[in-house]
Amino acid sequence: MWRPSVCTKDCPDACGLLVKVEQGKITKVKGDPDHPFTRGFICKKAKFFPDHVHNKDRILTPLKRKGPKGSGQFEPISWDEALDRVTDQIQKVCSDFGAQAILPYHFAGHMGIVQQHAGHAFFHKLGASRMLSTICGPASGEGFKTTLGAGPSTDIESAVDSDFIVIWGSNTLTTNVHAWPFFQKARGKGAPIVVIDPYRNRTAKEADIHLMLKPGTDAALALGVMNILIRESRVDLEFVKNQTLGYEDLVKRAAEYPLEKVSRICGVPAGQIKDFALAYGKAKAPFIRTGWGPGRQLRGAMAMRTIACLPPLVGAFTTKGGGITRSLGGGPSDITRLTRPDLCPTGTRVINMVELGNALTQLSDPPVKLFYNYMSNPAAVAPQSARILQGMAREDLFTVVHELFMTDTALMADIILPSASFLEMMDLYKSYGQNYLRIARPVIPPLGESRANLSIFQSLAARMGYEEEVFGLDEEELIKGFLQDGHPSLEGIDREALWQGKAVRLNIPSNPYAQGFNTPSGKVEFFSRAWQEKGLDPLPCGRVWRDPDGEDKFGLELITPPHHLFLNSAFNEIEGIRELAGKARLLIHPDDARDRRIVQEDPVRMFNDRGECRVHARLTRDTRPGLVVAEGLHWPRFMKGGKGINQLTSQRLTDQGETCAFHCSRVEVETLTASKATC
Ligand SMILES: Nc1nc2c(c(=O)[nH]1)N[C@H]1C(S)=C(S)[C@@H](COP(=O)(O)OP(=O)(O)OC[C@H]3O[C@@H](n4cnc5c(=O)[nH]c(N)nc54)[C@H](O)[C@@H]3O)O[C@H]1N2
Ligand SMILES: Nc1nc2c(c(=O)[nH]1)N[C@H]1C(S)=C(S)[C@@H](COP(=O)(O)OP(=O)(O)OC[C@H]3O[C@@H](n4cnc5c(=O)[nH]c(N)nc54)[C@H](O)[C@@H]3O)O[C@H]1N2
Ligand SMILES: [Mo]
Repeated sequence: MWRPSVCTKDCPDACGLLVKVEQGKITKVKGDPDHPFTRGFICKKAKFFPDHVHNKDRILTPLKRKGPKGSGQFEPISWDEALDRVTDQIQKVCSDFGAQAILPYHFAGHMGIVQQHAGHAFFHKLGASRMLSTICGPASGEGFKTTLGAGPSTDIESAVDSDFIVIWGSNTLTTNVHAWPFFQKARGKGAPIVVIDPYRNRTAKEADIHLMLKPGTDAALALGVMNILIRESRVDLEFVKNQTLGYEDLVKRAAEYPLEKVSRICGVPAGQIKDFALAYGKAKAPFIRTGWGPGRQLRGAMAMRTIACLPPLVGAFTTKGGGITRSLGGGPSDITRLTRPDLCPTGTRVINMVELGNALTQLSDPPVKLFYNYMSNPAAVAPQSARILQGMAREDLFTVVHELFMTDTALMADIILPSASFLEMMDLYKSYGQNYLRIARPVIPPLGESRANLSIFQSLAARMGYEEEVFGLDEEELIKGFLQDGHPSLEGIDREALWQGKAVRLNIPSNPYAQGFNTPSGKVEFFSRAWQEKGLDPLPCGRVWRDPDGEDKFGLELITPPHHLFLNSAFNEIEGIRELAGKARLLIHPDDARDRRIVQEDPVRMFNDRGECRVHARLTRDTRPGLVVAEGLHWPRFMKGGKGINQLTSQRLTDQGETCAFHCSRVEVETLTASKATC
C-alpha cells in the first residue's frame, strides 16, 4: 500500500512522497506525482528513507551513559527512569544555579511546524536560557529585508516565464533540485542560465555561463553591474522614480565600482562582467535565485542587500517571470499558541547558537550546567567544533540528546532519548522554497520505544507539574489552532483537501514585490535609514571582509558548501549513502597542490588555529588558485582522525543577522603522504 507523506528535511523543496508499507515495514519511497511543485521525483537521498527508518543503528530505547563521556558506552533504561533522571537533573541545576544554567539547543532535523517547535513552551516555562536561532538564514534575511522588505520573495514556479535566469550562490541541482525543471522550461524558450559561484559546482557545470567570483565579493560584483546598467541607460527610470528610495546616492556609490576595479576584486574577467550586466539589463523578465551562499560570508547581509538592488533597478518586478527569490516561507506564522513566549521570564538571557563553543566553555554567571539538544547535531554542524567538544566533555555538564542515531553529539550525552522518525509522527509542513501547505500523518507507528518530540516534552512537562493548556494538546489540535490564525494566506484555501493529505496552495501572490515593499518607507531602499541609524553604511558597499585570523600563516581560503548526498549532517547514518559519497574530499587547484607537493587523492591535513581535519585531495580546476572547497558534512566520527570540517570554521558573526560565516575561513593544507612530508 502506498501512503502519502512529506519529506521533512531542511531543504527548500519539501517533497511530496509516496511511501510503500508492507507488513508494517517501509519498503520503498517515491515522489508523489500529484504534488504541484515537486511533481513526482525525489532526490537520491530520499530514496534511501527505508534505510533511515529501519536502520540497524537506530536508537530505539532510552540510553544512559555508563563509560567515560564520549566513549560510546551506554546502557538501555526505561522511559520512566530516563525522564526521572532528566527532571531530577533539571531541578538540581535550577536550585543550584538557576534555570538559566540550562541551555536548549535545536534546529531543523525535522521541519514540521509542531515537532520543530515542540520544546519551546517547556523551556520558556522553565526559564532556561534562550537560544538565538541563527545558524542558517538570518544574514541573508536581513539583507533582503533591508532592500526589499520582509516576507516571501518571488515564487520559483513563475520563473518559467523568465527570459534570463541567474542562480546566484545556490547549488540548485544539489540543494533545491525541484526548482531546476522550472528553470529548464524557461531555458527551453530561450532563457540562458547564469551561475555566480566561487567554484564550478554541479549547477555551474550545467549552466550556460559561470561567473566564478572570489568568495565574499558579491556586493562588489553587483555594484559593478549596477554601474554598467546606469552608464548604459539600462535602468527603468520610471520604476526607480516611483518605487525606490536613494537612487541618486546609489548612482554615486556605483560609480566607485568601475569595471576594471570590480574585475580585480572579484577575480572575474571584465568582459564577462560587462556581458552579464548588459544581458541582465536587456532582459525583459530577469529572474534571480539567490542561495544562502553569499550570506555565509562575514559581510553576508551586505552582499544579499546589494544583490537585491538589481531587480528593482531594471524594473524586473513589473514583468511576469521577473523577480528575485531567496526564501518563500510565507503563510500562517503565529505559532505562539505552541511556543508560548509569554511563559518566558522577562530578561532571560539569550545565547547565539553559532557561539555554542564559547557558551559551553566560557560562560559564567551562571555557566551552562545542563545542555539539552534535539533536532540538531552541533558536534558536526556548528562552527569551531573543537571548542564545542571541549565544552561537551566537561564532567560537570549534564547533556541530554534526543536523537534517532548515534551522532557525534549523541556520543557526548549522559542521557539519550530515542526519537521517532518523521514517517512515524504527524505534522503540518510549510516550505521555504514553494507556496504549498501539507499535513502528513504517521505512515507506521513509532518503532521500538521511540517517541515524537511533542510527546517527550509533554511527559517532561507533566513530571515538572506544568499545567498550561499547551502541555496537553496533541498534534491535531495544535495544527487546527495554527490554521485558525486568520492569516490572509489561508483565505479560500481548500481545507478539506488539506486534511485529506493533499498539498494545498497558500493564497500568496507569485510576485509579492509587484504589490509593494514591506520596508519602513514602503519602497525599495537603495538607501537604508535603518542601517544608518545602526551606524552601518546606509548604501550598498563592496568592501570585502575576509577571515582575519591567521592572514600571515594560512594561505588558502576555504568554503564548505552542501554535499549532494548528505543534508547538513543527516543521511550519514545510511551505509549505502556513505558508500556512494565516498571519502571526505577537498577540491584544490593544481597550482596550490603543486606548491604543497600534493598529488591526486593524497591524504592531507587541513588546519588553522581553530583546529584540523583530514581529507583527501582532489586536484581540479573547478576551483581557483587560493580557494579550497570541502563539500560537507561528513560525520566527524566517520572521518580519518575523527574530526570534521567545522573544526576550521569560526564563531565570528556576520555583519547583520548574527549568522555563521561558514564559507569564510583561512586554512593551510599539507600532505600526509609520509615520503613527501619528510623530504
Ligand atoms: N543535498 C543537500 N541539500 C541541501 C542541504 C545539504 O546540506 N545538502 N542543506 C539544506 C539547507 S539547511 C540549506 S540552508 C540550503 C542551502 O542551499 P544553498 O544556498 O545552495 O547552499 P549554501 O551553503 O548557501 O551554498 C550555495 C552556494 O554558494 C556558494 N558560495 C559560497 N560563498 C559564496 C560567496 O561568497 N558568493 C557566492 N556568490 N556564492 C558563494 C557555494 O559555493 C555554494 O555553491 O540547502 C538545503 N538543501
Ligand atoms: N561547514 C558547514 N557547516 C554547516 C553548513 C555549511 O554549509 N557548512 N550549513 C549549516 C546549515 S545551512 C544548517 S541549517 C545547519 C543544520 O544543522 P542541523 O539542523 O543540526 O542539521 P542536521 O545535520 O540535519 O541535524 C539534524 C539532526 O536531527 C535529527 N533529527 C531528525 N528528525 C528528528 C526528530 O524528529 N527529532 C529529533 N529529536 N531529532 C531529529 C537527525 O537525526 C540529525 O542528527 O548546519 C550548518 N552547518
Ligand atoms: Mo540551512
